[in-house]
Amino acid sequence: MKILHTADWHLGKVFEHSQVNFSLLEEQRRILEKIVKIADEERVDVVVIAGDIFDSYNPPNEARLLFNETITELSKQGERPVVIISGNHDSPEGLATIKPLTANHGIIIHHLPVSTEERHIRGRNFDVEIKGNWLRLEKGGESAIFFLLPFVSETRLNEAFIGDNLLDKTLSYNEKIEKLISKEPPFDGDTRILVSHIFIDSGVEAGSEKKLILGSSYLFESSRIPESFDLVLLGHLHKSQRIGERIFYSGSIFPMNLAEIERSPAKYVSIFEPGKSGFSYEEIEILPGDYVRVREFEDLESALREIENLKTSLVYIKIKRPLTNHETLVELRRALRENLLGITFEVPELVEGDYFEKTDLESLTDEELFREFYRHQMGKDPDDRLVEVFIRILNEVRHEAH
Ligand SMILES: [Mn+2]
Repeated sequence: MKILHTADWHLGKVFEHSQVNFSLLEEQRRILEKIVKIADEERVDVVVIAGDIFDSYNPPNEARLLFNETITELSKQGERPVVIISGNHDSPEGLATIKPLTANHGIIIHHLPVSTEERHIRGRNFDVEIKGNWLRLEKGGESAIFFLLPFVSETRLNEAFIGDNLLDKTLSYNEKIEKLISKEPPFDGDTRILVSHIFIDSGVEAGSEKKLILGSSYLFESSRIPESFDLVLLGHLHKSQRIGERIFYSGSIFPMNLAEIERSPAKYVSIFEPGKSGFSYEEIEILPGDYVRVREFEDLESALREIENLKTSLVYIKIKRPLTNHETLVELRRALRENLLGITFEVPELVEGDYFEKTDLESLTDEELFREFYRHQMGKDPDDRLVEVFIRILNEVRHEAH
């Protein structure tokens, strides 16, 4: 049985912090077409999409349409099961709205930490049985069972267990997740696979994930994953990686900001084939590492001089000076409309005699520091309400980080 693993599509994403507002949708469309082609050519039996389908709770209609078209093609009109969980960027209920249309075609969507769904889908050449968070797939004489755990916030975990004595609300996030995934399966299978959207403790970030969960310590200890799982297929971290023997992040399908271009420029899907003695797997490139170029220039004028060369690929431009000439920037952006993913300028050096150089920062309180920072950046005093909100959020984040 061949399993294709992908995650973190972030459909509808606009490339981050770039002054340009470059929509990634057309890039995403090209990559998803590639994934469909790989699934067909490799004769994949089941596709697993481990969360963050969309970039926001309320994705643009073009992104929804692209998702619907892609899963329809991946499922080959009901011949190939597609298993989907929601990520921290997805609206769980939003994703679930298409379930009535998809379920009987073998496109299975899981969005709840504890599901009570029961369903039996008899496809033309496969058989799927769903009991709660467990799914059993049988195809061509082979079987695999999956435990499907979407991203779950503390709030949702707590809500899910009111009225259920199995879980104690006072348990930690780690203990709750461990309890959930340690449930005994209601059926047998040749292979047991955990699918989730979760931040594993020894995982390496690519650059845009952490702020998605700022103020929370949703770090799950990999040692808590039961030995009974042969494979763990995850979403959330955007850098494709293997942790230990059996834990895999497919990574995202496109870099989301400059840090991700620099740390994790190449993108992959993986195809797993569980067998009698463990599993084999293959990574297939869906985006070459040099697809997006980062180019550095002394000034805007020297970038303009290379315009023909820059037009040949997607490019992120770094200018080693502060932005002074807006007209040249407009000209450059117009010339590179199709190619410019982002542009950044050097931030001006602090002027001599600056407050921050003269003062012992250690001796200031949070509030004094924030007021000074604001004055420095904005050239005026912050109003008291803003200071109050900032301090409150700072304290919440500090509190939750422990
Ligand atoms: Mn993500």
